[in-house]
Amino acid sequence: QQSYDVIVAGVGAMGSAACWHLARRGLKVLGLERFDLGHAMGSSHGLSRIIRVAYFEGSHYVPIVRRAHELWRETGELAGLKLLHITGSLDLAPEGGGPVESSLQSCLDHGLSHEVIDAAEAMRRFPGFQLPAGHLGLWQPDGGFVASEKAIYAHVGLAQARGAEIRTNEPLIDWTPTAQGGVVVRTERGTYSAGRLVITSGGWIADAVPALTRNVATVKQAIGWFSTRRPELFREGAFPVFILHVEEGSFYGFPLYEHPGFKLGGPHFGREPMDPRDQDRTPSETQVRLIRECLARYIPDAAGEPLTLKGCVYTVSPDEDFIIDTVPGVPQAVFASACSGHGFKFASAIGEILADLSTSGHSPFDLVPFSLSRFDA
Ligand code: PYC
Repeated sequence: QQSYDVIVAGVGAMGSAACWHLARRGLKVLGLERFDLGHAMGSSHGLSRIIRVAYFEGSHYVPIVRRAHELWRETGELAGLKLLHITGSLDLAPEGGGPVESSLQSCLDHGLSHEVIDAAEAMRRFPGFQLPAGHLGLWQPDGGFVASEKAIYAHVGLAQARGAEIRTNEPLIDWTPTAQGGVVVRTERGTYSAGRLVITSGGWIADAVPALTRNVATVKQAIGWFSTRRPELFREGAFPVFILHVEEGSFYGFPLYEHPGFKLGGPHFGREPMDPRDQDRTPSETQVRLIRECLARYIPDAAGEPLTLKGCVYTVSPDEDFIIDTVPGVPQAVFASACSGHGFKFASAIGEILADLSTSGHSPFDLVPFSLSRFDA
């Protein structure tokens, strides 16, 4: 039986980062992935994920996303890949509706540069938008996007260069704590032992951490790329990443990047339950209709033919905050999941946090808001 310092179960966004941060500390690391690297069955495919520093979900995320920024930059430089694209971010919502005011609060709490602009000013700066008159925009210049599959490849490449072993197409069967304080992990292809276990298996996490079963749900999310009539309005440098909250739902988009179409995802809070074991990732007709209606009404120059449509998995917690903790009763096993559709941007920092937790049991960040025990009350 091969033996490691740490086994990482799930080599997606968070797991690949954990492999890198553990390997860079000189630990002997095994990363196990049920599919192939950069696969399209989980939560990280589709070229890009938004990184916002102004954070309507809560000010407590800001210190972690700032660290994530630093690490995306560093990882990109070390790997020779451009991972972080700074475009500025716009939260667009009706005045008094919540998201703009909450993002503004996070800027004030953390001294982030920002501007609150009205719909007319947002359309003057970014003529691709047709916004309802009562909307406000919260502009934050440090937002942008992370090249998502490239980020996984970068973390894995760096981890391998430090000796990490990455095994793909090797689903986990189960794992057990040992009397000596380690773990034994069984997969469809082998049995391995380690001193520590990091579980980052996304939509499959409740299989590995049954204590999560009551507190995570998996839902399907749709993303699409659409022909644009006026690509010059949407090119990188001319258009920001954004979240648009409108009566049809909350939708998010990107400037053009590596695909000729304009990328829009959503509805972000739409709940279409799915079982990740079901291989079908086709977005539902309702999702596609809502995305197309959003484009036609609010971003009409990008409302052309759907060139590519994809579905991905959100693993959501009851309060939509992350869950990052040790497995109850098993201090040698830590996990991160239920990032509830807004986790990718943090992956570089969460990888570091998981490495900290599994080596020292501590993190410099306040993880209380992400504890599993918050659901016990
Ligand atoms: O994290 O910015 C985000 C996001 C928007 C929609 C889905 N995720």
